[in-house]
Amino acid sequence: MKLNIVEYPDRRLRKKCEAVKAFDKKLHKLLDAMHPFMLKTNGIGLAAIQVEHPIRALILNLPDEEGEQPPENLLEVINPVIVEQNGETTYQEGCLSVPQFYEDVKRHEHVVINYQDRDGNTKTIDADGLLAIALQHEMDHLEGILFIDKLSYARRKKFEKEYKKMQKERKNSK
Ligand code: Y12
Ligand code: CO
Repeated sequence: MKLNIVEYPDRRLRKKCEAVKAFDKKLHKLLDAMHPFMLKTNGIGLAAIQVEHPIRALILNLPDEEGEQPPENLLEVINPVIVEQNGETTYQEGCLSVPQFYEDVKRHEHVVINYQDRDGNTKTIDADGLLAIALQHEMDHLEGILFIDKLSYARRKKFEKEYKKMQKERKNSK
């Protein structure tokens, strides 16, 4: 399955994603294609909406201490719901849909999430650290929210200016 990344300011990133109802071959094919696509583009997290599929599905493959992303660490998260959240942490985030831009974002330090796996089995993740941050970042995508929406007015303005410049440069170099 060929996947294409949707990049800001594409309005398709703003859609509220639909719940997954069928845990079928079509879903498995999409998840199977998302993983190599994410690794190839140096990502650690990817929501289906970022590759033109506005459904409530995301994957995460966080690096270990050696910086590797072992496939056994792959998490496929379908229809997630936050059931507990507390604390505060700040991390410099990036997003495959907002290339070449990283900014500090404040999030909950600890989250508990109920979700389904690719076969529809109900599971729970109790997360803190990078996993908690990445889950919140990816779950925001399901609501059409991007990490740049969480910046202060001044930082967002600076971002818009820099991003427009970067897009122009990329267009001219093609
Ligand atoms: C902490 C913070 C954010 C997340 C969400 C997942 N984000 C990513 O996986 C970001 C990936 C990313 C990859 C890039 O590299 C390429 O595109 C080749 C990148 O670099 C450029 O755009 C040039 C930017 C972001 C999880 C945890
Ligand atoms: Co993202």
